[in-house]
Amino acid sequence: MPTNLTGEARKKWNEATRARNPKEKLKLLQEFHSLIPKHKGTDKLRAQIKTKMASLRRELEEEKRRKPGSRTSKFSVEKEGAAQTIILGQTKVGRSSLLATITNAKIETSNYPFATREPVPGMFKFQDLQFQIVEAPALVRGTAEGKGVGQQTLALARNADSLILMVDLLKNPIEQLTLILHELEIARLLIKKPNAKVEIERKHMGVGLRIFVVGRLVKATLRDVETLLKSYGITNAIVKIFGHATLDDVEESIFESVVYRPAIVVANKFDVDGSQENLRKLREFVGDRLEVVPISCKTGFGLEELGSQLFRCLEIVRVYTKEPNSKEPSSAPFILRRGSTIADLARSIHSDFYERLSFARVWAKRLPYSPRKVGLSFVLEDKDIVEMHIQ
Ligand SMILES: Nc1nc2c(ncn2[C@@H]2O[C@H](COP(=O)(O)OP(=O)(O)O)[C@@H](O)[C@H]2O)c(=O)[nH]1
Ligand SMILES: [Mg+2]
Repeated sequence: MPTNLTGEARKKWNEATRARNPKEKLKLLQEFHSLIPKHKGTDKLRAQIKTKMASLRRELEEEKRRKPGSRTSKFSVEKEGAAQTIILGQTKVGRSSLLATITNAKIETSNYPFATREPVPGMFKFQDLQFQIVEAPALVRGTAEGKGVGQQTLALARNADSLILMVDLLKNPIEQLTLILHELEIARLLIKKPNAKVEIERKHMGVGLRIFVVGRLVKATLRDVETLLKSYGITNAIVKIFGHATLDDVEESIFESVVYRPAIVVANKFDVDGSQENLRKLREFVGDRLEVVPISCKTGFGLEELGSQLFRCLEIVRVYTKEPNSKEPSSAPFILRRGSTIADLARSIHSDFYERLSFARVWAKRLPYSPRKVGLSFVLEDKDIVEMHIQ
């Protein structure tokens, strides 16, 4: 749905993006917010801007509070391993217990709520992979608007590769999941793969507008995209459009706030009587929107399945490279996105490698015979073994 913002509002937005500090940005966003007309087509935008303002307010508060030398609260955790997954959930659902059970992290579970105020990372070994799992501070209703330590929790989720939405099967799991989904929606964190992805990279003067459409524009022309961007004062940028994008998708991306993070639902405390019935209801509610994995941190039930489901939702593949003269492939795999090609693999090894690559040989179960000589565009799958030949 179009936002139908006035020229004045668009100009204000552009000013806000160029604010020099959080204080100025907050002021400009408040002005912008008051200029957004109230109708169905701007619901999301108004929520987004509110979230942004809340996060800026928080940042300013923190700045004021922070004494020299004091610890700053962490809005991100440095990534390690094949992927980073954030555990999101209300207090007492067993986030700390899960981290303690599946990772090497040394943590204490406690019996008072909101014990976890700082993100706690640990490494989870799954087959020959290591996933970094991070326990985020508990979600509460209103997190996205800044309640609790909320903004920090959602900032962590935004920065992660995937999410575990954790619920307690002893309480009403549908209510819990609804709360999590609601907060994610307000924070503009999508857990459903969008039809389109639009990237706008602002450039310096003189570059002009360069628009690349990798997918397709739906009910819009390149001209329309250009006009829209210019109405927001965006005249120098590289714009990439993937998938099937409408003009609304392009407009949303101007507000730089929508991100997609694959997620699974983890239903904990499956060891307790009565949890089966709650699991059934939860599954019925979720349908085929998300994978629901029942686990018990107490008995260890479901933890292997959790690894498989995490791996699947991340949409990654493992590729093992092999030297032309050696018999065995490397023991540590390269981690690539599903759909990656030999060219992508070569690039991830070294740019020089990519330029000098002449062909590759692939061993794979799905091929009628192995090895097979393949070119740069060959699509790799999980557990493929590749031997690269350079000129
Ligand atoms: N019965 C049962 N209790 C659990 C399980 N996992 C965690 N708990 C209990 O639930 C409470 C909250 O766990 P905790 O990990 O601190 O939750 P957090 O607040 O989400 O980090 C603790 O008393 C745990 O012992 C489980 O799988 N089964
Ligand atoms: Mg905890």
